[in-house]
Amino acid sequence: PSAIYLADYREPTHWIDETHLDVVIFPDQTRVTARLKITPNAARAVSELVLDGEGLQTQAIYWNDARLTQDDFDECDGKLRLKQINESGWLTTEVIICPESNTALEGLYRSRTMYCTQCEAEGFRKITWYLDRPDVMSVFTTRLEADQSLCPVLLSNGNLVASGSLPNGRHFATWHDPHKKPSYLFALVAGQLSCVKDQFVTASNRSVAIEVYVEPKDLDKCSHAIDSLKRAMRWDEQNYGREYDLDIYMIVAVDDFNMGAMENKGLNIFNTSCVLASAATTTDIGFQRVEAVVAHEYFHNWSGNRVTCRDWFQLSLKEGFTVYRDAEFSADMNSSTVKRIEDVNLLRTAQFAEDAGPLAHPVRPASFIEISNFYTLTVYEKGAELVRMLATLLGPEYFRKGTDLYFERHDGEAVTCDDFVASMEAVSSRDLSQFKRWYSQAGTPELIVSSQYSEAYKTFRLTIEQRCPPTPEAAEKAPFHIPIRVSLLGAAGALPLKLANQAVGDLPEDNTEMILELTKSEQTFEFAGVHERPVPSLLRGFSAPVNLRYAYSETELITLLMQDTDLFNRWSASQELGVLAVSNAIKAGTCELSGDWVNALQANLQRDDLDPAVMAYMLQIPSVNYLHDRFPETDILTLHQTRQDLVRRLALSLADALREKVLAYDMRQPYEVSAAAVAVRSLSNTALLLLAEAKDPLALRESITRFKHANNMTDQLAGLRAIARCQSDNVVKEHLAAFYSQWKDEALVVNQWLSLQATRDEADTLVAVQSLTSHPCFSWNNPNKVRALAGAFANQNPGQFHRDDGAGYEWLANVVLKLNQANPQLAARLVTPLTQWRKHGQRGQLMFSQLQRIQGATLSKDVFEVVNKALT
Ligand code: BAL
Ligand code: ZN
Repeated sequence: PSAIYLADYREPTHWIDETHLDVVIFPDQTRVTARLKITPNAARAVSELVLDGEGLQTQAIYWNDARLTQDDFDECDGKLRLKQINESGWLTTEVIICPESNTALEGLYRSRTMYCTQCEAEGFRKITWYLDRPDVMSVFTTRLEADQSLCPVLLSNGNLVASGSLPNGRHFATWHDPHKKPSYLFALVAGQLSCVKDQFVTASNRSVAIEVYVEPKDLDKCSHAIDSLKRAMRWDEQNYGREYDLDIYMIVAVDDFNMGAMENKGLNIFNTSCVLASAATTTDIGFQRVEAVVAHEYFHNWSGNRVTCRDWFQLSLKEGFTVYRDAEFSADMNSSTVKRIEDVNLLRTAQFAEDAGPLAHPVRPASFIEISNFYTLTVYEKGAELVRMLATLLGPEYFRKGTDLYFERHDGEAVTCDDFVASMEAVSSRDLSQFKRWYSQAGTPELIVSSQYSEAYKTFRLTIEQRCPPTPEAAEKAPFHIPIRVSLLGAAGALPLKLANQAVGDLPEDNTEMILELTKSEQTFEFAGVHERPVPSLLRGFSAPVNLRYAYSETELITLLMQDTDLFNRWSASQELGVLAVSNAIKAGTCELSGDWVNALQANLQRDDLDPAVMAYMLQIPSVNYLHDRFPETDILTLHQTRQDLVRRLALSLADALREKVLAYDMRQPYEVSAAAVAVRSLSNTALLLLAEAKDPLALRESITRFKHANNMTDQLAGLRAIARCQSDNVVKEHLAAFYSQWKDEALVVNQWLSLQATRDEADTLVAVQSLTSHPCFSWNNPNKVRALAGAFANQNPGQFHRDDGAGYEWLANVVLKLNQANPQLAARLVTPLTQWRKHGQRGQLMFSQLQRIQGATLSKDVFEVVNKALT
């Protein structure tokens, strides 16, 4: 397979003004007739029309109703070439496809009792011949026909314009979407589904019907998604001035789905895991994920659908912006600090690793072989950080003006990341050309900060150097434009700030926080009038996606942990204290905990003015993956064991305070998903799990009580996790069996059960995982199941995945080979942990040989690209 380059982008040779689809579904074959109004693009003046198609059995082709013969076209290697299309006209193609045998879950496929589609990025070409690229936007009319009893529900984008019965027990429905859209936003659903209905009245008083389609057994799990959708619709009106634009908004839940969800115009299709929720079956994290993903897909209606991407290199234009929007929404609905902690944890542990590995790519990649491989943490999460930095640099008022202008200028267009930044420049009169390097240069910049206090001159200097390591696309990096939010903490709190060259009149009223703009390789910022030696609070709220290095002493970190006025940075200090403890343990070969750190955590545990959810995060020692980035020379299993040891010692040292948190929790309270209730559960369950690590007697008792008497899944699963950490093998097995028998009919709960077993740090875990693949609940065709088992084992079980004998790697490679052709997207994603082989010294050779073994097979494009980049 060969690469496609951003630099080669050309406008399409033809436009498709109208698309009329007729999809006729029979149990083992589906006939698709596409009637396309084609217009040559005058700007290109190319007469050959080349359409994309994959796995289509072409039956007939017509140009303006005249049937074409074999001499008129050429069908080869996924392309249909028609020579002389110099004028507007109608192209009609008839093809046959087989959704029943589509295990890749791209295009049209069958999942249980329904047919559904996934077209982003290039799935539409598996349905019909088309110009399957996002800058070709068309008005779609879709007629669906199927057996009335097998597929009573027939849905597509837009509004229903006709429906009725046909002979032989069949029926049809015709949908028309008035908004021009690219093919990746097309969707259809046909099947046996039940519906929950609601409505939303927009700011301009239009009524929008909300319909959520699920299997009948899941009807009681839709209300959280509907409430979340209505909150998101209101929030987008209030925060971005964006209203919904169709009369109906539909969501369909499907169990077999590669992604979390898909923003098809007016007809979102969701992985069941991102839409269904009930107290009995869904954890707090699950509820929050449903809220976030429902909002994310809704926000795409403007950031993605109304204004879309010119080409797939611009994917972050819609994804980075929409992730930023959903993060701000979740922050407003819940605890903003907790949301930021969760996002930064993901960035620092997983995105930074991606950015430092063989698959590193800029937020706007310059080339790809398979675009599905670029739905990455870099494009999504780092992309969102770029938008966040723009918002920080411009301030809320200009940022909002910028987004207003962007939507107004480009409504109905397919545009680029440059267009987004240009709108920000236009409203703020700022030059963001240097900022745009963030889009084209990969790698995580490192900020090396040093400070100097002058008692005599009352000045405090911060010298900041930026470096960015080489990445596959470039060895040398030009300096980034980096906003660094800072405060200086004195004995009585944050000090007023004034830069040495700043006029007093330029200072804002609250000048205890400032944004320093780093644009050079090295810069010094001097603060004047600093009457005491301060502790700098740097990169507050994680104002840029960088690695901050400042030689804080333990005393300074404890000052930040206890006193920083930025709650996020208090958590960040707790993480740095964890890193320090690991560093000391590695150097000394034994884990002595610092008494000052323990006392500080103890004091925080006793404060009632601290959000319990943030406190729960302060008790977490950084993950092994994060620690491995900080201590690249130390073997991952040594780090894992050191971390486990620290966790146990911390639990023992804090045991009294932790027991109090466990006992203070009233399990009988009715379940609520408010931020306050989630926070209390989070701290109590974190305390329970820590005590379980230390095999504390209270944990032995309370883990069983929580498991048995919980009135919600968060507590029940916390009980089961604690049991798995502290009870004897027989007791663990007994409770795992009880849990399965209680929940065997709830697929999403069974996934949690699989993951829990896959993440157990026991010598027989790999064998258990292997035998679970033969369990009746497991299916290789269901991505959620595969991720719950293989994904969890490889990504969340460092102790067993990295076994010395390499059996963990070998099994993962077997899984990848098994799924390579059946579901290439899933297989390519699962291979990721092996791609990090260079970080693992001797152990890495075992990973390397498994990658080579995979490379030896006949690979899908997806797996080929990942494995070859990893081995290069
Ligand atoms: N567009 C693919 C799924 C999502 O990011 O919403
Ligand atoms: Zn998205």
